[in-house]
Amino acid sequence: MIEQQRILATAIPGPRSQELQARKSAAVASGVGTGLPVYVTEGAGGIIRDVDGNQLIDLGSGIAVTTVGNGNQRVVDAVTEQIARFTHTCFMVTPYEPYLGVCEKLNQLTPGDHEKRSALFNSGAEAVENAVKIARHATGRQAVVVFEHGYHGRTNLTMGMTAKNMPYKHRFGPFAPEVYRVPMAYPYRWAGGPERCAEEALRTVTDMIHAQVGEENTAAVVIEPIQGEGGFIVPPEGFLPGLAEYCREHGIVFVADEVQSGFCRTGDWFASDHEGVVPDLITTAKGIAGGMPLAGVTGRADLMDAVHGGGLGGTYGGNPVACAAALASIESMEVDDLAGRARSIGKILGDRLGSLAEKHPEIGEVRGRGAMMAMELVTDPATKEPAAALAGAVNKGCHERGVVTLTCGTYGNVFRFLPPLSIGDDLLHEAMDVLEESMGAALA
Ligand code: PLZ
Repeated sequence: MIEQQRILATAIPGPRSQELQARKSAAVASGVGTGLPVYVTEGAGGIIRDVDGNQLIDLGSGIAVTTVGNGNQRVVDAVTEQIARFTHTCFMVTPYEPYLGVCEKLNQLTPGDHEKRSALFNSGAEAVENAVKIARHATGRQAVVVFEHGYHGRTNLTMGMTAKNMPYKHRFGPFAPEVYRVPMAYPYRWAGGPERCAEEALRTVTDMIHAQVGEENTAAVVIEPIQGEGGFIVPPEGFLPGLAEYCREHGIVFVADEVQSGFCRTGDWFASDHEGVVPDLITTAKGIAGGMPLAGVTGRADLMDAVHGGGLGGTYGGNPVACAAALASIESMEVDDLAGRARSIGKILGDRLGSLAEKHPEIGEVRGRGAMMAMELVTDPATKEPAAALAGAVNKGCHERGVVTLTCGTYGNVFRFLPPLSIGDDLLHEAMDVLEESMGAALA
């Protein structure tokens, strides 16, 4: 494993990375962005090494993917072994056991002890699309309800389900019909205040569905139990259980999009577990397979089995190498108690961000759960005017100092922390020191 140490060998990005970035401009479509253009050669634990010999502390996990860490030995061994056996046959043609193993694990680990089925795909967007297909088919209804600040992907349907225009939707329409957006229970920005947010948001959402869509026309309500790209928005206690209950009463399929929040990220197996919410369908991807592309839809057997044979699938869905990686990742999560690790990371991040917030009123709120933490930056805590420029400057400062950080949020003013759960406490503290320094420099 590469040494668990931050090393600044050159300026960031260094000369080799800059050369490669010039090649990128000439070869890669400019619509594909790069947030921190250092070109990676290796990664392990909590460190990413680049072509110039710099070693950066990873607080992004490739957007919440390498939960078990790059270079996780179980994943490396399982993938190596599977690749040597066979790489692909297509499960829809001649099936193989690792696909079954992943589905069994998904059925076992997702919330609720009812009978479940799963199906595997390649990306989060594909999982969300398939959850909608299944919900529509099973209910015979068409409408899909989504939330402000929601993010569900970049395909046509999931773009339409995503809230934010720039950069995801701008000039990419028209979008698929029968997608309805309702307000999100966002405590920090709820007009009636955080204490009234759960109750008022639930009433607003259900009134809107009733009046504008009709429960009998609504196939699914799709929500991220903690919103990711939209700003790490944690709904207040009671909102998700209330929403799930309303869906149950009206035969609406309650879909939890746990693509970002799932698989130990928040300190539970799934973010839905926190309040004991049992979704009808749950979408997973990212952290499931240690960096290999894999996604799943898991849920009530009666819904999942409603679809006719051949109605679900795809050439690569549940690729055997990705399945081997998933089984090894899940084993690591179980054996190494990575949910517990996420909780202790959350404690460290929460404490450090909390004391930083005491120094800087520009930190309007620190929120999140486990290893999915964020701070929302504002120009003035009284007006809560989003401070996107400040977030950008702090982000840049962290990058230059050798820490991989990410921003998010509808207004681009949320700074998020998604470390791999394999990171050491020392690196985590060092990264927080760097954040503090970058914050001070950006505000000076
Ligand atoms: N649902 C909740 O977070 C992906 C997007 C990165 P895919 N989030 C990262 C980007 O800019 O493209 C995501 C998510 C939630 C669905 C998705 C989509 O997952 O694997 O990127 O398709």
